Amino acid sequence: MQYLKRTGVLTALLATTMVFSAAPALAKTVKVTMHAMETTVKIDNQGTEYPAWTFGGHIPGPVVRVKEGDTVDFELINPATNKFSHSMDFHAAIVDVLKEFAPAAPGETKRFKFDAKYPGVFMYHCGATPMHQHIARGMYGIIIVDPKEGYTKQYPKPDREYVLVQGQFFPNADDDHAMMENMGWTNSLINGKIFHYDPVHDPDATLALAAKPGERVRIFYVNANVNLPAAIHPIAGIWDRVYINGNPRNAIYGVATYNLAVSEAVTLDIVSPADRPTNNAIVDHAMSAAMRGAITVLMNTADADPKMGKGDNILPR
Ligand SMILES: [Cu+2]
Repeated sequence: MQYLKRTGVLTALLATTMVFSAAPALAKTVKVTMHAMETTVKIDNQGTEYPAWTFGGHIPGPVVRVKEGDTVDFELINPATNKFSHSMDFHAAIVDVLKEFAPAAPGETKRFKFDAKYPGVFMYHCGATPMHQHIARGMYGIIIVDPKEGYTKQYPKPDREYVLVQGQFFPNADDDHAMMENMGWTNSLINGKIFHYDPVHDPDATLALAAKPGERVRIFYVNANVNLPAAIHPIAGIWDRVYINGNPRNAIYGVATYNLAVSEAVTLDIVSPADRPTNNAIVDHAMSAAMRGAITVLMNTADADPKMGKGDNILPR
């Protein structure tokens, strides 16, 4: 077993079996199973409920993590109790949009395989019609494809890792026309909640990202907005390195703000001062998004929880 992630009611089961092939030597087949779930989720720290469509019962769906060269053996189960068709579109896959990414009706299961040929970070989402509504209601997530070389001088091992997936919240879940025209959205979601990790702007927020002073913190950020780009800036800091699309070969240095296109994913490294505790606020610097929920606090303190940002704790729920 390489990686097993449980999320509440669960849903993504990732089992690994060796494939008997010559090269690359350590390539594996990684089985990924997700359930399309039309279910209620809590979209803020006050517990406000929303009729979402999800992969596995949460916004975003489960983190999928494989290695460059691995084969992903995917199945999407659409239970007969659902009302709508759903599909899966991995941006890490090179396949046929009409075949692999075709929808499964309620009661059907869709299966396909793909090879993870490029390292990096990629959005995944449901592509069933109307696609803007399936994304707006929560059917998106991240797939991380770790480079086959592992860590290098160019791509150093981080001390902590976090996943941040930003979405646009449209309170009227049935108005797909408004979603397409970008009308009526009221808030930004970070990992499925408004001000999810921001106790400064929301006293009900109980979570923040944590690291120790001087640690290299690696953020995997996905722009899952329906229509809006996102200007990602770490207030009171500078991105030490930005890996465009998360590919170690695409490094740029000393970046204040990285503009993330709709559907783009990026890897952002930050290193805080080692000699004092500090805080950063990772924002979408478009104020209409920041003030509506797209602010994430990173606390750099000597007593940072040693489990945060490690192993399965890279997407705190
Ligand atoms: Cu869907």
